[in-house]
Amino acid sequence: LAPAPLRTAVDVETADEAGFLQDLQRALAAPPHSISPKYFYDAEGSRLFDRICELPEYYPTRTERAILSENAADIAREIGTGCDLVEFGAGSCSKVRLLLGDLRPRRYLPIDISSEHLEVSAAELEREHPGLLVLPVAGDYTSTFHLPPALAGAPRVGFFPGSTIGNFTPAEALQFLRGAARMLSGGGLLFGADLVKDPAVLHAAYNDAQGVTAAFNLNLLARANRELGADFDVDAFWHSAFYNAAAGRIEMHLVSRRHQRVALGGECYELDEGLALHTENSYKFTLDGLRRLAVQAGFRPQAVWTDPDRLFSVHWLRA
Ligand code: AVJ
Repeated sequence: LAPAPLRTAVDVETADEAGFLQDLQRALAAPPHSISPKYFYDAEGSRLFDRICELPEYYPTRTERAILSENAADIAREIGTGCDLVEFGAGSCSKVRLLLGDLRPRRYLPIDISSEHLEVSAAELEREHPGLLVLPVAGDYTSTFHLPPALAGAPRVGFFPGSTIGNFTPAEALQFLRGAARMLSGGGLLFGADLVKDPAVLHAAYNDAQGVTAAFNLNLLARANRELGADFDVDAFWHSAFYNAAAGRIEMHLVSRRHQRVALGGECYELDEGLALHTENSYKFTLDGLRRLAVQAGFRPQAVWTDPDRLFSVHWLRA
């Protein structure tokens, strides 16, 4: 029998053009000149992000993968097999592969904003794991999305790797975790978080020698040209990434190299030389800080796994 065709469970237009246009116009028009990093992830941005994950300087992916694969059996013992596994921002679904053999979920629901990328990886995963039910959900997990009904007897477990939680402000992180705690009640959340460390290590991770992170950041403008008909001169901006120690976060900006005008959505924006468009925050955490945040959100923190150098952490929280 041929396998049933893979269908997207929910096809909401989330990385919607209207949202991108509005948010980019707002960012250009007035301070704080900031836009959500979710707009990085069109097909090209998702490809560039996958390349970032392979960079020698970008330790988070490699370290988290090592933590997950070395502790997969232990993680499965803590969580228990047969859950209904929901991944927030699944991308290429590569990390969940490290857990599937031990965790043996009944079903896997990867949610991602880049639906094209998601469909391809979900189909691949289903081929590799006959018997695993994979239902991709195209959507923005930071806003409202709809999941198929829960499976009777299968606790819902969230998987949120990659320190994507670091993209949220502390208030947004709390709000996200509160929502997750409600949605995962009776199950829990397994999530990865990057840790505070030597700023030089952080700086290198976001300023790689090959310039892939710069290309990833600048792709936001190229995407606006492609999708919104904007006329950004991409070469007239430079990639800036630095550690803001007071805030405990890496910040990425796109800085205007000169005074310039940009047309976008029927409006014209004048950008001064040095104007910095704030495209991403990537917060770094302490183990204690994370546990406090989890408790505040209504979770009961369980086990934590880290690497020997304490670069990265994986947390299991019961809801
Ligand atoms: C996907 C948010 C975890 O903050 O490290 C990588 C994104 N930005 N390089 C991160 C990112 C620049 C990444 N997260």
